[in-house]
Amino acid sequence: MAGRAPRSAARPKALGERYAIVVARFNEAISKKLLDGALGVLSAHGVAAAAIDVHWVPGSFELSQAARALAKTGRYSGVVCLGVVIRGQTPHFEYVSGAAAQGITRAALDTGIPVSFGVVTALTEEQAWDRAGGAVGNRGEEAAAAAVEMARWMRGLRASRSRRRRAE
Ligand code: INI
Repeated sequence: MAGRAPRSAARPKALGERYAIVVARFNEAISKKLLDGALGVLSAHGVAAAAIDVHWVPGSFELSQAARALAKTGRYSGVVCLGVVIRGQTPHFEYVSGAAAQGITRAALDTGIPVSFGVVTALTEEQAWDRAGGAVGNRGEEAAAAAVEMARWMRGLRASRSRRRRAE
């Protein structure tokens, strides 16, 4: 069912945060709308343009490999993955969208860096446009907001862990 992701209330400053955005070129016109949405949300959260690196990859299948490599550099507070997978007449849709979802999950779990899933999976091109700034929101905005929220949650967790260690 289509819906909008809930927004987190707090918007503290982006203290030294850097983000990478990986965008799949397949269905590029729609991907660009996701990218615009993600950049807008990062800016609204206080992340300077100079602290954001955008990387293009051929398709959504390649997102996870790039995201994992970027997360492993240790340079980023979070990585945002954006892509558009539209169901065709073949099972290719399932392979590409399934691989993207699993690979992105793995990139986050393997590296400990938040990697968010801004991949539109749609039955038709019209549905994809709806999710890229149309009637059903913008999955790029939602993925950027999720990466920021998780990055800040991780930072809070690390800070409370080191406070506990110092108190011991
Ligand atoms: N990649 C997408 O991002 N979206 C699609 O809809 C899509 N379809 O339908 O084929 C797609 N395929 C390309 C795939 O992501 C890889 O780039 C390709 O298989 C090479 O590895």
